[in-house]
Amino acid sequence: MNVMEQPFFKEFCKMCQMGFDQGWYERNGGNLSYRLKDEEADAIRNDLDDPKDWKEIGISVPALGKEYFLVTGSGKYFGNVKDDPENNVCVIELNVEGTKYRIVWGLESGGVPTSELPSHLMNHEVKAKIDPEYRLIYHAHTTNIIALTFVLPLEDKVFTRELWEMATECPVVFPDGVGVVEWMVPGGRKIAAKTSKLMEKYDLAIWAHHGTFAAGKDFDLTFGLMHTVEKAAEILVKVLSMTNSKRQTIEPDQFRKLATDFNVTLPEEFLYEK
Ligand code: 2HA
Ligand code: ZN
Repeated sequence: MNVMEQPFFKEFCKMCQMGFDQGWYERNGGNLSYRLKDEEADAIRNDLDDPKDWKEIGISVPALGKEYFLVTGSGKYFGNVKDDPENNVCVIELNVEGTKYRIVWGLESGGVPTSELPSHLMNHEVKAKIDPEYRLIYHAHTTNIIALTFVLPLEDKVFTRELWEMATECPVVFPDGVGVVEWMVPGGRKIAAKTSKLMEKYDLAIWAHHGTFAAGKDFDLTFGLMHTVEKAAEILVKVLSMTNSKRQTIEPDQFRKLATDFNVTLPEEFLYEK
């Protein structure tokens, strides 16, 4: 079947547009990758192009050898994906060792996968080992989260707690919390290693003065996760713009009650006394 008629492909394009509509994707900012299910890879096999040359990824992800990914292109604009996917996204295949990729569909007028491919693939590998149902890695230039990385200490425990306090649903949507990576040069192996280490513990990793990575099992959940954390950050930016001392907030014991009623585990490390 035609690649572009596949449900996962349509959802991928829709998600690019939804993120663009949120204002998270100025110019060529941001990137998205989806790890195909075996049956999805089988379904498109006859519609693939002649494969391009194998290229080095720069990292190795042996657990993902021979898997297929749908990814946004480097330098491409999220706002163009929906109307012109063939030139803005591609399907890649990894070699058995997980050290090289080749483009097997898309980027028809040339190009390469996202510059953040090392981070995407290392995050995918970590998540797939924890639970093979994880399929998406989503990177967005989330305005309010970025703003907070200038004023909050760059500590997982502070970001998690402050964001949880901003909306009752937050600890239910990201009960494991959020990780924070200090400022680093993007695009390479070092930031990929740091981010994927955090992904062993969290579904969200914030890059200081840059943006956010989210990992998820389907398109709705992954977009929803990014949307929820960025909304919490927006509320916090508003609160901090009015005052630096909250009159009232959600307290540790209230989080504990929420955890019981909503059947989630909230690590005590985030429920510290202030
Ligand atoms: O330009 O977001 O991190 C794409 C990016 C790089
Ligand atoms: Zn970025």
